[in-house]
Amino acid sequence: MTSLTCKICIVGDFAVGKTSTVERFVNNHFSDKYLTTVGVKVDTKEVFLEGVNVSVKLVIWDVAGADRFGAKELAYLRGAAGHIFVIDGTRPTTVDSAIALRDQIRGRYDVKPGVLLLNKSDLSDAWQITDAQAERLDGEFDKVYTTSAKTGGNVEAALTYLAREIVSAELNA
Ligand code: G3D
Ligand code: MG
Repeated sequence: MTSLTCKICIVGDFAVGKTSTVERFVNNHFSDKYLTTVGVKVDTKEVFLEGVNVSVKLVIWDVAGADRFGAKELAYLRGAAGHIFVIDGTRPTTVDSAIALRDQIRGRYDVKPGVLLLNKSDLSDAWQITDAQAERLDGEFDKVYTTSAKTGGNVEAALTYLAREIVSAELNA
């Protein structure tokens, strides 16, 4: 069995559900009582990838939200092997934020595997992302998942997808 440790960064606008997604993935838990993340929060989770027989320790950096990174936030992203971009499906402006953040990262670092989460899928009455928009985002990001940190829907699937992409990129590098 191969073991790897990889840094990944979760980014997106304020209140899209970054911290909730990490909490769901790492502790399988959701709380309505998060404080807005100050600066950066780091969690780890070990994932075993069947088939390739690789154990990967994901070190997840939850970088405080904004629609643009400042110098400090951009520096936190150094050394990331992959990125999770998060959109709040009930707030279309957060789509533009995710694209702007991705472009900022691309302007500074090598392109790494990434996954886009259309989060808050449980709020179906308030959902604002049309199928056409989701399809367009499919072309902008490697892979798009509709997720809910609240119910847990697709969170594990999305992060496992990213872990597999990272492992294949790192082992073939
Ligand atoms: P952030 O880390 O991106 O800033 P948070 O976002 O994880 O702090 O979440 C912001 C708010 O959205 C929180 O609510 C949180 O409970 C809620 N939230 C996150 N993910 C989901 C989801 O999938 N579904 C629903 N319904 N809510 C979600 P509050 O009320 O504390 O602001
Ligand atoms: Mg947060």
